[in-house]
Amino acid sequence: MTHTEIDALVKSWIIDSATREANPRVQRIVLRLVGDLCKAIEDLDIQASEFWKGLEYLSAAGARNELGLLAPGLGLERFFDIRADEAEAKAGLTGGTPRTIEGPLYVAGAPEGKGFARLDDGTESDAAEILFMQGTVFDASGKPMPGAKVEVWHANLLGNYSFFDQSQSAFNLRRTIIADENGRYQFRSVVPSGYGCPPGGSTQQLLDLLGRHGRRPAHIHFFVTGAGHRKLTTQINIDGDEYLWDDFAFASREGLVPAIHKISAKDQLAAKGLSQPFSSIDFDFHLYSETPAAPAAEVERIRAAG
Ligand code: MBD
Ligand code: FE
Repeated sequence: MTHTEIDALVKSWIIDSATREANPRVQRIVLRLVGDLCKAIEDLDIQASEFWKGLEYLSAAGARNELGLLAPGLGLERFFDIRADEAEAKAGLTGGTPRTIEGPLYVAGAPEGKGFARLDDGTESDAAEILFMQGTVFDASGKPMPGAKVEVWHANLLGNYSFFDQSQSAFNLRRTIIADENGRYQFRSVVPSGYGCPPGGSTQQLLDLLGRHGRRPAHIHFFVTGAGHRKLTTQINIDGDEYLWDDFAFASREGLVPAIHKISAKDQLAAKGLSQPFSSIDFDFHLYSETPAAPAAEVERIRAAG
């Protein structure tokens, strides 16, 4: 079949000629996607057995709740970031902290700290490197933002996230920090390890067929919000990780790899009440003003709540 013939056929299936109430946005998107799929079936001579394998694959991935992992693995979540960056640049928004993907592992409702929070529950203290991370949240005019909200979450030493990993305590390695009167935030935690897709899972199964790995460099996630400003969704990577620029989810970006310093001076340890060296990261967040000139920065999606 020609693509023109396919277009006519698919239109006859998707668009009912009788004028019924329809959602025109859904009509338009479904018409396009089914048409594009039929063209791929035609052009690549996709066999019926291959088609059903694909549907069965998606069903299994859905049943395992892995579609939110598959999307970044295929680059699709990164693609929405690229488009959001373009929209912001077009609206004149430049110079803020780069965004990068949310990923599938956020959990709403983490405990709140004022200016400071400790994220880890201490269970990995024997093996872990202690991390302090701190900085200032700045508004669009470059002024500190007291009261800005910094939501932070990251993996443990095994690369696992609490809630999804039921062996961890509730909200381990997850907190909300309200910036202090100077717009400052700080947290104490442990230096996380990188993440790997579940070995027996749907995402890794497809990655294997593509000849790809399913690893992420060690990273820390953030939502940063402040009155009158666009929500920032971002991450920082732990410098030196072997997967730093080889992330299966394509989330590593220039500007999101802060220096990590090893602190071992006695007076600095004493100031923290510590007897062992710790790592320290300084990182500021720069937000953009809310504006109708760019699409909303808040992405609507179903999120877990602890
Ligand atoms: C993660 O920790 C993550 O951040 C993403 C994007 C995908 C899988 C695991
Ligand atoms: Fe993550």
